[in-house]
Amino acid sequence: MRPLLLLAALALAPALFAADKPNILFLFSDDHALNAISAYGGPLKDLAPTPNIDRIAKDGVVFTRSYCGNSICGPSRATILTGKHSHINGFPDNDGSRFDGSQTTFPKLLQKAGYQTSIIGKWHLATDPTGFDHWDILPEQGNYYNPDFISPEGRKHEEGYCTDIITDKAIAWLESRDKSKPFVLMCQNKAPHRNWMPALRHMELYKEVSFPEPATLFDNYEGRSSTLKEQQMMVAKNLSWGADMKFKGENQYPDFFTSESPNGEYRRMTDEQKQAWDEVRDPENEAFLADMKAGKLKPDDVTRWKYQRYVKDYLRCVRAVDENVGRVLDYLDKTGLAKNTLVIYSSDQGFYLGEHGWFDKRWMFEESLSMPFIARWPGVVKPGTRNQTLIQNIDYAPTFLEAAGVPIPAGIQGKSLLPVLKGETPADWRKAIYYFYSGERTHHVAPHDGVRTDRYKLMYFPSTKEWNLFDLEKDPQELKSVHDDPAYATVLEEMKKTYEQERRDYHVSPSTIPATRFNENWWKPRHENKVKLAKEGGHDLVFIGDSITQGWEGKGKEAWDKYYGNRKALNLGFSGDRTEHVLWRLMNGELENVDPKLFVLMIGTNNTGHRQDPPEQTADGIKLILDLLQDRKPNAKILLLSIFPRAPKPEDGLRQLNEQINARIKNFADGDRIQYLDMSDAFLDGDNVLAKEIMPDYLHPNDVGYEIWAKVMESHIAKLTGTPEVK
Ligand code: SGN
Ligand code: CA
Repeated sequence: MRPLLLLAALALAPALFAADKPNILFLFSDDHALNAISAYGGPLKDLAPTPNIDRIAKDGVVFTRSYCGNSICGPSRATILTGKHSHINGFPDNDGSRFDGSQTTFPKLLQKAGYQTSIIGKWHLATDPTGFDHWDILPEQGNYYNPDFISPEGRKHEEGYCTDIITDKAIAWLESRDKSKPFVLMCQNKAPHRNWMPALRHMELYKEVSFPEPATLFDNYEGRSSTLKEQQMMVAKNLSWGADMKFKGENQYPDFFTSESPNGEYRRMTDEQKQAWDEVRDPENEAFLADMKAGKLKPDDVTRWKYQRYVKDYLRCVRAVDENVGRVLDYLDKTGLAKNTLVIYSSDQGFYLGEHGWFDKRWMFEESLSMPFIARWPGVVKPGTRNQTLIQNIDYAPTFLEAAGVPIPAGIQGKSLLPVLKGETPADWRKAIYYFYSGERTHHVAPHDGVRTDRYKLMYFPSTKEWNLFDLEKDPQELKSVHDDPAYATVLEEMKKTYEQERRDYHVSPSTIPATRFNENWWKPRHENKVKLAKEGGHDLVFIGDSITQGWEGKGKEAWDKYYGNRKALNLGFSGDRTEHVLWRLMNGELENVDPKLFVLMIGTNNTGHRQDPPEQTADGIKLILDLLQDRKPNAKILLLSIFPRAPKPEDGLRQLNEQINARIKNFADGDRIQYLDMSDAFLDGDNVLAKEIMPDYLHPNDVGYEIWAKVMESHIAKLTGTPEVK
């Protein structure tokens, strides 16, 4: 090509590039029940339609078996970003989890591939967003009225209604973005999350409507796990006087309303907003209170009244979401972006609108397990279709990556939906989805996990060791577990097999679910101290492990100083740690500013000693640690050590367990970034007996042992860190 032509071609390249790759518009809301979207049908579709969300459905596809992996906010969002279940991405609950933004996410990969990336609205992942060119997010849960936003520039107070403001910001960003690049925009509402505060313009919407009550509004929780009765998310018992039901002043009926919090949103309003609110609300409240005073309402009537108030406020919030979806779609139409933009409407999980007597989510029952997922993509998705393929939020990241022509990294647990979107679900598509809820104080829903296939759902409740099995075809409302019905014995057996298989496939076991030891008072301070050291940075060599590694600070001090004193080394060994604790620590700050040449990893002997974990599970924990290190620190090498022999004699069961783990983990070496070093011979005599002179307690080396250990590793460490050997 002649130089001039080449230049011209290069100048055109970004424009061609942008047209080539689809834009991705991810319209997302918080707690949006499928029953509150008319495209899904459902009992409310005619009374409270969502015409704009339905526009996406009309031009695209509605997924009717779309599920989350963990029905709460942060976990679902972290899963969407990473394509990994929440126990793998390190955000398993809203109880103090912090998203480790150093891990690979789809926005980061799209950004690298030339996309402009933006997130506006609810984030709720505790740490600042990474991988976004633009972010403007609500702090934590955010507010409906006159919300604050945080961005790299700081915190800003905005006046108005949150759902409208988020859309204003989204459209403004679409206008101002670099139009030579394709974009991904995540536009994420707070609505219709609790406390369900409608916009002033919707205060009287549905005023004259009486919404049909779900058949299970007065569910008695019989025939299922005993834990159902412990939850605190009932319309009848757990809605508050102030924040939820929006009465002012003291709780006048503590038998029917909880008293925990006043309506903080009302306090945020301007005087004009308050006045407009009061004009509609005060008379409605007074009418109810007059009926109460006159003794006209029996307890069930009060529940019915609360249900109406709850569901109306909720659906009013949905109305604002729907109007704003319409505004964005109009913008895409007007600018011609519609034809090359994949538009998704989704929500972090489903929600109960009185089914089983509940509000909130968390349970693996259908209403909260489900996520709305409606997609439109001109030329790819056939308009007006419905799809029953089992999909899950782990699938979104790989879908976006494939849509953008970006390779999908190996660690991603979901599958790209591209063939499914084209209406060509592969014959070997998954037959079941896996669900995991770790339990939280809020609403007292017991931990449980399980699997769902086309027809059946199996749930397990570890606190009571109960199994529940539902035949969704015969019992779509999930009112009776058939786990003990002999007619279902074979189904139960099959489902248990599926459950075990899914847990293996998704790495679910005590060794792989990140865990703290906050109940032991030394552990947290040591962790905090290590985080501090990590933040200081400048480490070339990092040791990770348990007491054997921690012992470099004790019996091994002399050897440490001799061999590593000049090597900028960091000791991340914690006495008594198992693989799951290491996973938690590495996701929670101990790697934050650490960028070493080499990690030395030895962990697992406590998985063996404390619980006698099956060797494959301990090995799996070690595998996840290696994956994590490789993902977070792509420039570092890893020296993976065999777990030290324990107990005097080779016949000892625990010794053998460690050997079985070692037989597995040596295969994790890739001859490049991960090198395996077998340490056994250093401590054993010819008959494989462990020398008391080196390991007096048959578990931990003494000073002689540490010197031996260091010596055996030395040539490897020297080579892998590029430093001269210490003699
Ligand atoms: C708040 C709500 C809960 C809700 C959680 C989690 N209480 O704590 O009802 O379950 O959020 O929601 S509130 O009184 O503060 O509204 S999530 O969407 O973030 O998972
Ligand atoms: Ca939510």
